[in-house]
Amino acid sequence: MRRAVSSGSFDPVTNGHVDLFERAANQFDELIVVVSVNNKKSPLFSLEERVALLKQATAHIPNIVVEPFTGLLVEYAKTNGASAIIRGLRSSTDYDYEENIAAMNKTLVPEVDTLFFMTKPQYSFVSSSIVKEAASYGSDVSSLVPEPVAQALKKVYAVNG
Ligand code: COD
Repeated sequence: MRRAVSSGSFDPVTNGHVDLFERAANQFDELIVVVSVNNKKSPLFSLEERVALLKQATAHIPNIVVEPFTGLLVEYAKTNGASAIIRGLRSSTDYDYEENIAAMNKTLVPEVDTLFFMTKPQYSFVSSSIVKEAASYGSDVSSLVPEPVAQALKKVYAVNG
């Protein structure tokens, strides 16, 4: 079985992420999407909420598995029989960030490759951060995120002001 793994904070998952998963899932028998704890970011949604939103947002992709995760991704990939790590690239800024991580992962576990998918142009400006920023001011972000995420953002910002 050809298996790949994709990771992120997904706080929250956006249409850019979902597009990445759809395209990657087309190339592999199974795509495992792991929701990681990023110690450098304090999330708006809990790990459990992010996993639940991701499961709803990817329910239409039959060969996706969504799991919470703490640890080193490349070790997870090796242990779970994945040959590739999938990442998305929006810009040269993403590239600068990703190249060191890819190099480190290749050094640690040479048999796992990192594969990059260029974002679709209409999602090139979409990030979890920019979506949260706009939603916090009451903007309608429903064209940028899956429906359950749009609803969750409305709820959070209605409660928190
Ligand atoms: N279009 C296409 N791709 C996108 C878009 C978009 N609009 N938005 C984001 N993406 C891609 C990102 O480029 C990334 O590939 C993926 O989606 C997830 O994005 P984020 O922002 O949710 O996730 P990050 O960047 O916060 O993830 C951070 C880590 C790499 C630290 C984390 O995912 C991880 O793997 N943690 C485990 C620890 C580890 O292995 N660290 C690296 C080894 S040194």
